[in-house]
Amino acid sequence: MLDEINRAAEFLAVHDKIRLLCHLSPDGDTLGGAFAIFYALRSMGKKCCVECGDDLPEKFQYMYPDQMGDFKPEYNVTVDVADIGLLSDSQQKLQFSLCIDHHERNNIPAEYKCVDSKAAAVCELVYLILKQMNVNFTSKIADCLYTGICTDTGCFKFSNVRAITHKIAAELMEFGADAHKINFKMFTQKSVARLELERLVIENLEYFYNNKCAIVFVTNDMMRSAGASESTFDGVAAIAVCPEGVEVGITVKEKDINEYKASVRTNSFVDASEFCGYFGGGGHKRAAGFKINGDMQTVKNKILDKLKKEIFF
Ligand SMILES: [Mn+2]
Repeated sequence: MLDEINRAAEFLAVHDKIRLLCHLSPDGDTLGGAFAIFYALRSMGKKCCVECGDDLPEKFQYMYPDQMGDFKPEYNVTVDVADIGLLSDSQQKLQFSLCIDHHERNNIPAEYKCVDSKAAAVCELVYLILKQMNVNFTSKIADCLYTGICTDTGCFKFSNVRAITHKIAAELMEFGADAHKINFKMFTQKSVARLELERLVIENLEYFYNNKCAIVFVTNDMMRSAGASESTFDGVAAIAVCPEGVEVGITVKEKDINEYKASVRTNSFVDASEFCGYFGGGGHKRAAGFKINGDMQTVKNKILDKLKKEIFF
């Protein structure tokens, strides 16, 4: 892995006019990683920009720069993007120079790949890359990287957390990351819309297979009635695996008529990435997802049948 880190560091140090690409439905990790690189490169006098096919959520406002700069990008670097489908249609046609990621399966056709599925967050990798580049870690860069790590680890609670995760987070605090402010904003404070959405999710949870599986559909009607936007939904998928005894928690989000995106969270022994693979999706061991089409009842039956066949047989 050291080789990949060094090569990524060298690529970023040597090249200019870099476009950093975040995945659709951007989260704290893809944005934190991209903006940390953005500030680092800019401090070296380079031109760079961060691009995302979706709007940037208000929640991460403190990471965003006043302006991105106007230039024609020559190199494209993806950050935290596991699948080419997680880029916008026009971005998918680009040529990719470097791919920095931490997902189990990654299909970005980049010239250089820096992918480590053991990293809890892509921001762990970005930290090591920037360190290798001897970047001056400002508190802004530290806030961005800390955000990625705390959000992708559920505030250092998920099983992806390693000792080095804490070590990196500790060093980021020494560089000025405001851990309390960020964790309060990410995990304690919730909008009224978010709380209302959580209430609806809990109310609509259904249990199967001796309560080992919980499944909930989040419809556009529910989103509307909660007053929730797409970014309000971020992290809601963690709720379904909360009830004691549940091993697999599945949150199926309506995208369009008869189009759904399922988010699977598992507790201790079911490989979420493997399960999602049966439907053409993927992700991590404890958190993964897939797209599925059909009416609600058909989708539910398909998922429950597969669970029964592959897991609770
Ligand atoms: Mn990530």
